[in-house]
Amino acid sequence: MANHTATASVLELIRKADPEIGNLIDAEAKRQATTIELIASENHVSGAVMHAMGTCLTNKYAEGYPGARYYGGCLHHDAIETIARERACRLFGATFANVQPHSGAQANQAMMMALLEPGDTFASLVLKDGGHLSHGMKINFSGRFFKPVHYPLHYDKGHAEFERIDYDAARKACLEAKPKIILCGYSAYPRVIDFAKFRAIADECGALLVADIAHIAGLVAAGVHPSPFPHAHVATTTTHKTLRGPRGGLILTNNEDLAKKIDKALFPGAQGGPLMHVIAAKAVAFGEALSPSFKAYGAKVIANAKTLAASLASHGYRCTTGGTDNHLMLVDLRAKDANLTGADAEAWLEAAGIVCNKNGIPDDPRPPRVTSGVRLGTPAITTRGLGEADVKQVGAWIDRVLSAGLKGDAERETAAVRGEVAALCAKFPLPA
Ligand code: DSN
Repeated sequence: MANHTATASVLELIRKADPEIGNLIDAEAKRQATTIELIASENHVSGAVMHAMGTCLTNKYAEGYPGARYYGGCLHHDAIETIARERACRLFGATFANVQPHSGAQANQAMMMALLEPGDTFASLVLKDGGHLSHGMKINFSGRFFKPVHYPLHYDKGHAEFERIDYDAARKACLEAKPKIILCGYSAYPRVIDFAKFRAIADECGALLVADIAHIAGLVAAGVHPSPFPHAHVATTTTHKTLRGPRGGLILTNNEDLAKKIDKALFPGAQGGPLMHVIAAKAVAFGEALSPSFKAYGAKVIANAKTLAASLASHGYRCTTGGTDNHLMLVDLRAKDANLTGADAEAWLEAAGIVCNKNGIPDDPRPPRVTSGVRLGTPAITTRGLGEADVKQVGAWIDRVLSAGLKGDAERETAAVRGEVAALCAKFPLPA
């Protein structure tokens, strides 16, 4: 396989030791190489990021922080973690970075443990409107141990801001509930977030503002989405979405007192030993994101998303809010056909080599395993190098597959599109 050539020798080694797992990894590499990845939270990392994770750093316990570990032998780990922190701070204009969260959800867990007491109230957008599990879902730690109040979108179809955040209603809800934290930043929201407006609300009701920039971190780093700083007191994020790093989390702040609380809440509060091989890969990814080419990448991600949204609109689909400002769009499939569900669309598209996820749209009458929408994102296809014409083609394929599915003719059409998708993918190898 052309992509990840260094992986080929590693793969041989794994196969020799464990053919069952080696073959499955190989099959997955082939799946990724031959399909179009439209899951908005996924990306294709560089070979350097990939291989930093497969190193001897995984052998080491480094509980604690640089210069203050609970194990000997951490000399190089201290240096790596310090570089990762410094690069993260430079990337986001922050003074303190904790690079140890194993995931975005654990970054949020540590953030809440640092800033809230059990039972305290925080404000957020509910999951069904585009929020995240860790923003107060009932069975998640955030909903079990803390008290979420949810601020709304504009739900009135006639409103110019339909399906966008209703900042006036958010202000009212926060003034009433007096949350300790206001959480902004979402998993399925296609528009720019007005951090300054949220900070004004936070100041008015005496709350801290936390921005969960998991989805948009790469766009912020590239300077193509407004930064949460200086408005947010704390920002949490994942490192593997638009930021194109390894799977993991990150917490940032400009406040030294908050930074100390966050460090303690993360370790020993929420986690034990840090994943030092992943932290090294984070450092490599942050270095890549600091390069001028990453700015161009961020701009292309958004341009491709706008092109895809326009292409789908031209085929009769409706993107919520009427389009996108960022890397993702939520497609309301009912505009095409009242019977079309997210579950069917996801399955038919996957058979055609186009991978995405069903997603509820605001006010969705269908349950989460069915949904009336799909969420599509352009971070991964932009990494591969797809441009405007290719993205329009992807829009046309999506329509071809879904239209055939609606006619009960998905199989023949998906097989034809699958071949065309594979041919396009061959022109855009994954990063080496
Ligand atoms: N599961 C992630 C997503 O797909 O957006 C959020 O953590």
